[in-house]
Amino acid sequence: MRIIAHLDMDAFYAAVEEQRDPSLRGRPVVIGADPKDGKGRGVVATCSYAARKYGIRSAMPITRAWRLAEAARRRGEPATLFLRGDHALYRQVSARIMALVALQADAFEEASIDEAYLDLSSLPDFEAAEASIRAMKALIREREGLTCSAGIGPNKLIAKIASDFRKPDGLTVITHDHVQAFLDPLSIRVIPGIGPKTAAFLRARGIATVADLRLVDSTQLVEWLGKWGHDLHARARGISESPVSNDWERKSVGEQETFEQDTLDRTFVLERARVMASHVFERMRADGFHGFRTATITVRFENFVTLSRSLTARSVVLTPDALIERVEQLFAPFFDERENPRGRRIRLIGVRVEKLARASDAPAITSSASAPRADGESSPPTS
Ligand code: DCP
Ligand code: MG
Repeated sequence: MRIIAHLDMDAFYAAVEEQRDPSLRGRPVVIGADPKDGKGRGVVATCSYAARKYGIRSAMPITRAWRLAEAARRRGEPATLFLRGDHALYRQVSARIMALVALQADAFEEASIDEAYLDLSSLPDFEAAEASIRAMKALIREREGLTCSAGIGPNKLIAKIASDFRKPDGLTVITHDHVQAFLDPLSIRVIPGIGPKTAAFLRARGIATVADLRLVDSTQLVEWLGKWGHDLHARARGISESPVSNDWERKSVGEQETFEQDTLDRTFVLERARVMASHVFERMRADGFHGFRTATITVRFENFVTLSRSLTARSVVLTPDALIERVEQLFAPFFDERENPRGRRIRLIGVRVEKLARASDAPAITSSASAPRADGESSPPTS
């Protein structure tokens, strides 16, 4: 029998800002792009719970957040503070918390900057696991002044859904015999992997809760959703075998930037891309990797069509200059008919490195790239 816990920090970036400047506590705080009096571009990264009362959410366009904040202010509610965010600081705080948490578990998995899974199966029972997680929450609060929400369950799926069940500062424990009763009344949206599009598709077919989903047989789900239908069929039953393991550790480091104005100025775009590539390479090194094999770029055009292209080297690439060279090569076709026959302006670019290598991994050379590979991603934004 497994006992798995999932921890997720509450309003992470905003909470770190409140911790750094206690005068922000309890105030509506939004971290994200500059709203520029309602003319800004880009999105909300996160916001404090006070800002969520105004309807502001992660990934919302910053202009919409700004309008909601203005509306609240006009109603006489507290003014919202918009901050750009200090990602280096968030990464430092995250690393300290992860180090604290990792010590307490049989196995540990860093799932994102503010979430981790812990395998506590060597503890005698769920009660002992609950006591251990309570102590861990207290320790994080004492050391960092931050709260998190936690879930405990028989697998990662249930632990994750449980940690999201009560936020902020929650702790939800779901034992084997309560899994189905816990899941059944919840919206299908709680299941990881069901995004807004899949949810809308299923709702249109009368499937709104996990209980509804459980009544659909797997052949039907596979017919609708392809292979993923099988997995979904299992998830609706709270079944998940995936192990808690750091072999799944972050497999990429990347950044994106939305430009102030859509542009096809090659010099400008390539300069931004080079700066981004150096920064990404630095972060990859700071994360303890010495090189990468795959470099990926993303381009979002003014009409929101988004394309990714990558180059995978046969051996590990070790220098920032070699990354910059690859990034330039990948962007070049976006300025002519190869990738941009209509001459569309570019709204956003991204640079990412994947297939990261530690010094202890296979030997490395600095050259030799294979041909660019189209990832074929081409979609409108999901939000
Ligand atoms: N984040 C981001 N862009 C998003 C979502 C999240 O930059 N679209 C960043 C900011 C968050 C952090 O990742 O602080 C963690 O993401 P969560 O989804 O866990 O969100 P929060 O921790 O902010 O809030 P919650 O209390 O709901 O967990
Ligand atoms: Mg969080």
